[in-house]
Amino acid sequence: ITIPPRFNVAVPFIDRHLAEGRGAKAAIRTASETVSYAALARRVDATGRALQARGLRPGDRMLMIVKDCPAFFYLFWGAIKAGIVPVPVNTLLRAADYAYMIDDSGCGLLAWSPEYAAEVEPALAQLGSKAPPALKVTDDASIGADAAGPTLEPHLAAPTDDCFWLYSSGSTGRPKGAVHRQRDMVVASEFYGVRTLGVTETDICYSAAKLFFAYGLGNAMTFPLWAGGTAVLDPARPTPASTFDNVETFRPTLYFGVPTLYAAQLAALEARQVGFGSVRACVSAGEALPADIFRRWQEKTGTIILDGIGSTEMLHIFLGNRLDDYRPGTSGRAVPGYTAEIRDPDGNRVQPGDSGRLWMKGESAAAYYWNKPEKTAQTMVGGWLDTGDTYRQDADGYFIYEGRSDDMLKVGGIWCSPVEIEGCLIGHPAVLESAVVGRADADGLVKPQAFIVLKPGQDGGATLTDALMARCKQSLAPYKYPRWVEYVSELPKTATGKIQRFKLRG
Ligand code: 3SK
Repeated sequence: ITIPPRFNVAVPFIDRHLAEGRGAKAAIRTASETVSYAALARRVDATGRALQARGLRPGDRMLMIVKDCPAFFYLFWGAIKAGIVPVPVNTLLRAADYAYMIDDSGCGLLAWSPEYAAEVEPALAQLGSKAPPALKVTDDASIGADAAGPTLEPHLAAPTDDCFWLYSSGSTGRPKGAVHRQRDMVVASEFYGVRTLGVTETDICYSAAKLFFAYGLGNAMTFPLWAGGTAVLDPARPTPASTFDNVETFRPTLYFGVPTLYAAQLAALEARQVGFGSVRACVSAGEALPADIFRRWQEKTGTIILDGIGSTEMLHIFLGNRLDDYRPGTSGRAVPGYTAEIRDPDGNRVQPGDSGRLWMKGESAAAYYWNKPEKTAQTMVGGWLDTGDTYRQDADGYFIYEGRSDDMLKVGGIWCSPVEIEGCLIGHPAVLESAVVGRADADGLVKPQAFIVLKPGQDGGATLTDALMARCKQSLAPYKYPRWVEYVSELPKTATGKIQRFKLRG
């Protein structure tokens, strides 16, 4: 990819489409409006001017607690075009998290949707005189109301200059602001969006994962905008019913979900028929997709799910399956433009087939963590990123996810992947979701323990427990079967759908 030495990334993502004759084309569709590329460009400019008028200058941060709606695009791109750094954050957090992020980012403005008042107002009150000015994003058109004004001159920058941030949360410690550069959205959209998924201007992209999540930001904003396609936005919490309604209304060509939602959708598909005829591919990330879900989804909908893994730090998917090369139960291969290495604890590459920690290299990697030099030095080393994930490659080179490095359990001295055991449990017809953690037995030896969410109408009892244990004994190495099975109504998860196994450990 050739990126000019001085540019502004809003130009190829927004303004280019006018020069290429897409002004009248739908850039965004929601239940209540369609925004054309021409209207998008005008509102982005108007929003950028409005931010400048509020005193924001190049390099200043604008924290965004904004629902999925067209104004998210106006704010994000208006800021970038003016050289201001947008920081979209998870809209499901609590007041204390927002107070921390506002303070940590030193933002000059907080843009927020009133839906989140119950958490945002106490966060601002908690900060008192340290609270930044706030902009309530009351309706989608209000931000770009002065759309008739002059065009906004793009603030020129180098491809490696700071452009936007995303907060990344680990299983421990405070969230870290991953500082992304001007070039990163170009790299991810071209290498994963275009060269892996084959996104073109005919695509209609619908993501159940929200825009505040790096996965959703690519799926429903940067990929369609990069290719001149159309993004579908829905501010509501994704449920099987709402996602099915959206598929039937907007007829997307690409659908992006996460494994727990695919599992819930499959359960709902028992009672509802949904027309997936428009969808040419489904994508999954956030957690490894069990092969059984892939198989049942294909049976029910006639579409395949391309599983992949990415990270906030790398911006989007860096290992993925492709329409012309996929293997269920794996994360596929390295996406073009990215290099993967599986390393042992000493930093050496493991022998083929062995497990180790996945390190990735690619040009969409965040430059550093804001205010966290030690974390930066630990995670971003010599152009490589420590993903914190444990992987091995099968004989054909497909990458097999084995869990977060800190979720792995050692049973009888052998490293054991919770994901493998969960994949076996989820193949049982009574099981909706499962999570496996290590638990010490009476002798203090660690063994697998399973937490199970059942499908509606199923009973957890001794008979099912015996059947689940027998199933694991039969298809996994004998030491891997869960010695305890607990039935729960839900599993603890992050806002982006990752199971928080550390919360289940006793
Ligand atoms: O969790 C993932 O797999 C992921 C994928 C794309 C972008 C961001 C993330 C965290």
